[in-house]
Amino acid sequence: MRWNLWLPAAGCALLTQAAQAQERQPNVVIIMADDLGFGDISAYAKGGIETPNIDRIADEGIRFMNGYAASATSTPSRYSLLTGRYPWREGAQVLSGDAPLIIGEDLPTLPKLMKSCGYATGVVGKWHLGLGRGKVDWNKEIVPGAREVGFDYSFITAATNDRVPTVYVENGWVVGLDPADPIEVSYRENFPGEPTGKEHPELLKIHPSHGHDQAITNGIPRIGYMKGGQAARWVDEEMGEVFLEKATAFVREHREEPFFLYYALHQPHVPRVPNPRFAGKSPLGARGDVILEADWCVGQFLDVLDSLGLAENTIVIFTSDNGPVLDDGYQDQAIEKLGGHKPAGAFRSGKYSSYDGGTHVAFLLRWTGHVLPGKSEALVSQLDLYASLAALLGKENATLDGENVLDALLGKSPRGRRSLLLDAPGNNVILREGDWIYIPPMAQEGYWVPPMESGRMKEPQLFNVRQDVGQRHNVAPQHPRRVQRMEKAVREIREGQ
Ligand code: NG6
Ligand code: CA
Repeated sequence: MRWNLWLPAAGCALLTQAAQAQERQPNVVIIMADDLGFGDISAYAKGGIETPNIDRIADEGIRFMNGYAASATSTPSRYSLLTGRYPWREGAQVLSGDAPLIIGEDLPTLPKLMKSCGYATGVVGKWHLGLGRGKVDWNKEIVPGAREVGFDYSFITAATNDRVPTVYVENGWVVGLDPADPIEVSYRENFPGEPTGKEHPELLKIHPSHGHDQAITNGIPRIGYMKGGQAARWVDEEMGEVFLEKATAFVREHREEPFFLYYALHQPHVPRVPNPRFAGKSPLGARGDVILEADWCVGQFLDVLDSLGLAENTIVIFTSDNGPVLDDGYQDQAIEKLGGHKPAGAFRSGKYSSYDGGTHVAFLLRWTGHVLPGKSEALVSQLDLYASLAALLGKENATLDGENVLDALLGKSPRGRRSLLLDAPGNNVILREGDWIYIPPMAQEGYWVPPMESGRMKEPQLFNVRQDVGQRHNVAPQHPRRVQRMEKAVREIREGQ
């Protein structure tokens, strides 16, 4: 094994001949889970659910203890990952399945950067950044989409696995389209004659706890109405394997050239429908079963890298788009079967929340032969991956908000960011600065699911997370000057550009 650091020559994709003979630019794979908690991974929290394959990335790489998603929900997080911009700049919020693309076609993006450096680029899995302009015709080519954002190859779901259209879209085309059974989608009203979960509970194999009572696919009620495309509709039990198959096919196809893959797992987002091989395999019910399934997918993926001899030349990053949630709208017994498991680890609350459980997520990076295994306390965010990979490839930081934290990511420095804004529903922001977290007074608006704590309060909240990791003691009244300073810092960033 070599532990020397790969260095780019003058420009990206321009290795010296000697270096080229030795090795080429590293492949980059970002594996992003959906709603997975810090405490759901055994590398971070022993005694909970066992995730041996995700733990492999941790054991062979760096385990970041202060790694963040940009937001406490999906769309805004993913927007920041791909653009290096804070989500509130675009007003990015959870999108419906028929929403237009929210990343401007002219905006520099992470996949465009990789492409400009000679990488083959691909995205497989959950997209949730909108597709098309205006009203999409799902029976034609859907443009703009992942290609316009910089991905040569895409195999995606338009939004979430609980939203219509319940079909896969490959390179802009619905997979399995049948012209005799055209697809129609609406988030306003149902199509005449289409059964809904609300009116036909007898057709359901999984029942909603809130919302999720509209179109039915595979016996599961969804958000939004849909008609047609019966042959094209996905089977939830197969989704993990379908994405795995596409992700590994992309790697096999591009094994001889540098590649960048964004592998966006759908687990453990609702509806939680494991493949029968995983059903009942965890003590935690369906939520645990799909985490086991996700872990298996990661293991299979790593095995393919190994079998192709690519492990040493591939940077693998594993993280989640936001923190965990238990009841997110289906009666799947996530709460009843929880036992003593703590999905967010020691952090307070989870998905949707302004508390740390909303955004403080698993963040692992493995670069075998180049990065020494270990643990890092550096403050890093998914928001910074674009700027940091640019630095790795010898390019300027073209992002508005991302910081180059490459040295921290590669374990060469214990320091990452000094401060970071975090996004909560309603584009409310939180400031983390060193060990301090300041939650500005917030209006009680923006989505969240009780009994999760939203973290929104009328009064300012301040926590020192080194002393109080669970954010139990609001010390704002004891630190008025710090509150004032952090309040000003938030305002300056928000109003500054
Ligand atoms: C909410 C959904 C929730 C989930 C979330 C987005 C209801 C009642 N709840 O509106 O189930 O889909 O949106 O999750 O509809 S995310 O991980 O994609 O941000
Ligand atoms: Ca999510």
